[in-house]
Amino acid sequence: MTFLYKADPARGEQWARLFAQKAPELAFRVWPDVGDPATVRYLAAWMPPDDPTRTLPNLQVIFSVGAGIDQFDLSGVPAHVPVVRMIEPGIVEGMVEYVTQAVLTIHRDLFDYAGFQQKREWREMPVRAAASRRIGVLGLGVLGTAVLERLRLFGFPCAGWSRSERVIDGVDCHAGIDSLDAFLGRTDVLICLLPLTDATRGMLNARVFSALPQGASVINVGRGAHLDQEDLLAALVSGQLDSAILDVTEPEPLPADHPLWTHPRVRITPHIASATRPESAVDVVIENIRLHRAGLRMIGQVDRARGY
Ligand code: NDP
Ligand code: OXD
Repeated sequence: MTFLYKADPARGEQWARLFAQKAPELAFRVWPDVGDPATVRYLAAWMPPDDPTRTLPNLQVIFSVGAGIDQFDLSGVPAHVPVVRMIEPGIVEGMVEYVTQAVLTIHRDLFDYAGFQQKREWREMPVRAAASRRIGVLGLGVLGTAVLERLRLFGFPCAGWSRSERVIDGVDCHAGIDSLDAFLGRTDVLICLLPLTDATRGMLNARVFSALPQGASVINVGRGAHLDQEDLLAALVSGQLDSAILDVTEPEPLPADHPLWTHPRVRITPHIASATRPESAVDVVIENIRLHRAGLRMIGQVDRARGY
């Protein structure tokens, strides 16, 4: 029985070493060294091969090596092959760190200080209390919840928005499209941690920006396609938005001449907010194989109808 890994080969070597220790009964292979395709039961991939069950006829489970699965073309994956996204402590820790630094960058005026430094200007901005900076997170799943739980410790008033009702201690939770404007109206720093689906594509657009208080900021750590980049530029020019921190763009990377690269109120990182950590991810994948063999639902099993 083979476990096939199809993503970054250097990480694949780390997965291979961990599988050899923790699940030696499985033959572990790194794409394109598939061996006999008929023996492959489990696939972990960032991008599965086209038509995966034709290439791997006895495939039983597809694991995403990332938290999102929007990059998968699920149309060719038969319903009997479950798709599992990555939920593991390393990815959560990384995201909490990244979003915390992004919020503090905005909160402590580091865009302004970067401008002053360029001009060799020693100039102070008034320090604003955390209690006066309202944070709002789109998406109250594994990552959005963990981010809010950390941010509220700084004293920021915290709110979140999701599809279904959620309850998170100390967080003002909103659910559904009818509550979106109320959520946006009280949000000074908007953080996107939604999955990319037909319902959320292009969601960070002029309409949403106009519902935020003037001078709000946006942090996009979901997917590039959540954001209408033209609308963002227009909102920065008009002053409706103050600044944006983007870990994801559309496309990735942005073309070299894209105006977002050089905008003084935009910071871009190359989709590094968080990444799966092999040491913790392999434990979760092995546990999921055990659950699958026992006929149980796996951790992070995707609801294909919902798209996440
Ligand atoms: P989850 O599936 O745990 O959470 C998704 C949340 O979004 C849920 O609260 C869900 O609502 C909400 N949601 C989904 N669709 C809608 C909608 N139409 N309207 C309102 N709310 C909606 O995902 P994670 O927290 O694990 O991950 C979120 C995303 O973060 C990933 O899909 C990925 O795109 C991105 N990511 C980015 C990384 C990076 O490095 N930049 C790294 C890892 C992830 P409900 O609670 O009702 O289901
Ligand atoms: C993920 C990502 O989805 O890396 O995990 O973006």
